[in-house]
Amino acid sequence: MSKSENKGLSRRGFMGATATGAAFIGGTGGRLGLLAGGAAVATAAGTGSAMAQATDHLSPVPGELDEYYGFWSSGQTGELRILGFPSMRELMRVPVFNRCSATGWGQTNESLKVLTENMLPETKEYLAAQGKKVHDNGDLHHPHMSFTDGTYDGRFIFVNDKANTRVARIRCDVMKTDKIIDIPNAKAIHGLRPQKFPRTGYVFANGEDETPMVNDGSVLDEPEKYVNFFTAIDGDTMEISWQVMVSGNLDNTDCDYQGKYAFSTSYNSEMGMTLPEMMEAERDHVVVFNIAEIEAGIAAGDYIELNGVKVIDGSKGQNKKYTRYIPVPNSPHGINTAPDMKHVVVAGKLSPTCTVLDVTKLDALFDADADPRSAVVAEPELGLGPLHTAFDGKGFAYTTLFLDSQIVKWDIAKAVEAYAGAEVDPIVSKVDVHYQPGHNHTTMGETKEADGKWLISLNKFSKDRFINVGPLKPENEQIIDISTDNMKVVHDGPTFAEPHDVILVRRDIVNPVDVWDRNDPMFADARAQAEIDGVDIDDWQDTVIRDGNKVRVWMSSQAPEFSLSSFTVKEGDEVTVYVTNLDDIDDLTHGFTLGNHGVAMEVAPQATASVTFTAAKPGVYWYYCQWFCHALHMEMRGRMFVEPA
Ligand code: RUQ
Ligand code: CUA
Repeated sequence: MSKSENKGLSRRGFMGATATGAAFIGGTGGRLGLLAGGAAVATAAGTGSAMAQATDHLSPVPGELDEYYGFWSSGQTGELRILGFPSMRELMRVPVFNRCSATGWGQTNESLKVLTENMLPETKEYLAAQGKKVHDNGDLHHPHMSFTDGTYDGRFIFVNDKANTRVARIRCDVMKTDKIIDIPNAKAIHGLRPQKFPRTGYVFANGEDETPMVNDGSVLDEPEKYVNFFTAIDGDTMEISWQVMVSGNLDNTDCDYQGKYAFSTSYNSEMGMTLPEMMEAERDHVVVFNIAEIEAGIAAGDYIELNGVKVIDGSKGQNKKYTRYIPVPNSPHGINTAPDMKHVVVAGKLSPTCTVLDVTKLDALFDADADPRSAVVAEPELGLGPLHTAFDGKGFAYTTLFLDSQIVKWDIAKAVEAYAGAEVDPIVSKVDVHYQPGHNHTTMGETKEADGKWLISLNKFSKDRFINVGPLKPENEQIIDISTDNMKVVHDGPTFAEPHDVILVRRDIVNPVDVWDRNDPMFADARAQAEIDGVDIDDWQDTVIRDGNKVRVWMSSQAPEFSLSSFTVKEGDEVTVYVTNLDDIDDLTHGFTLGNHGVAMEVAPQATASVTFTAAKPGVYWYYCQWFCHALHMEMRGRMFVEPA
């Protein structure tokens, strides 16, 4: 089949056409049909039940599509996971801070560029001292999509790395990470949120661990020399816009729907280093950041420059309008802005209460003589261990109770009335979850388009819930129907480390492509090198270029063949293999795995990918396509011959 003939066919059509039309397959047509058709599954129709809303899609009929995309963080696994929701079918894993054996993330030149191009020089230095080019791990807690006018806009997903103080961005058109930046000065980026209005805009990132301002090994036990940073990143360029120096560790963060304020919980106002020191004060605080004042301060030159970043002093003692510190009960954790665009719920963690702020009262909070608690409008007692809150857009809030292993549904307006002295109980109902929930999330719940259909509870422990898999247990996720007052758990399923946080996005908002654009910036470097080498990578290509001891191997792939069935290099050569997948139909990904060299990469339709390695030992090495692409997938292979030096 020529390169142009397969245009416009779906993979299924392609496989079918191959089965009937291609003589070289011979007698394997029947097998091909099986491969292409998804094994003719038994399609038991779902039976509807008399639940509050139909739950058929929790065990969906094959082929039925989900209503929502779920973008899951994976905690210490360091990747982003995409699930169909509410069916909970895992659809994709997007490597970010981790290494990926399947796709070659952390190994291909394209991914190494993303992983290293915005690395601070100091990071490069200490990685080099350990014989490394990139971090092998990451701790990805909080995925959030970019916003326009208070709702998701389908452009990007931003995520944090608590372990190595980074922020990354995933492009939603191709579902690949395109930027990873080191955050200077700060340590341990934890809370992260994109600006909701007018658009993202800024991405706010909390530094959780305080460090000595000059962290060169001369300061250990002088807490007054330790500082913490709040960072604003430009979500379009992924450059640091500014930082604010604050008092206390920053935990989680959110912002308003007006584009005026961001706010962070802070659990260690004492700036203590040990557990007793951190727990000393009865109250910690929420730090409120006044975005316009900070921008004005930067413009007026009221900053110091620290490692190339403009840093404003927003610590507790300063008398300027950059920050305010709202006292709240000890060790607050989650902070979530309600879709009513007015209320912000701060979870108490150690306190059985949540503190509710009213964003319309924040302007007054910045008056010189304002009561620091003047923006607090409610403090309902909800249960033990409140961690995070989700919303349904109908005036109700859903807070996880870590210690009680429950979700509590409560009425925000009633909580405000009760705080003002009325005899009303804001609690609507509670439901048991299994066990110890951390984050929870509702469909579209962190946007002004919250639809109140489903809630998911991400539980840290599964205990006895599943068959035993050894000392390390899975965690557990449960879906709760919130379409009526009585919350009902309708799905329960284990998951690997760690279902830390999630967003649930209506599927019409997310529109990924099926094949790569040949001019995508992801492989612009390969294209530039091809031009230098006089190679047309948009066409069938089998060129080997020697440049001293560097060898560049240019090949194409089209099912079921590589353009090169062998190439020869010399012992000690630094070899770069470029593979362009010329197949341009959906779902026809190839791969390049080179035996005994630890080399594997994904090459999706119309993509170019490259990998560089040393041909260290003479001999014959097979390479093969590791993505099952064709009935002759096993035959899609070739040899690298390494001649003795
Ligand atoms: S924080 S379990 Cu890393 Cu998301 Cu609250
Ligand atoms: Cu190409 Cu398998």
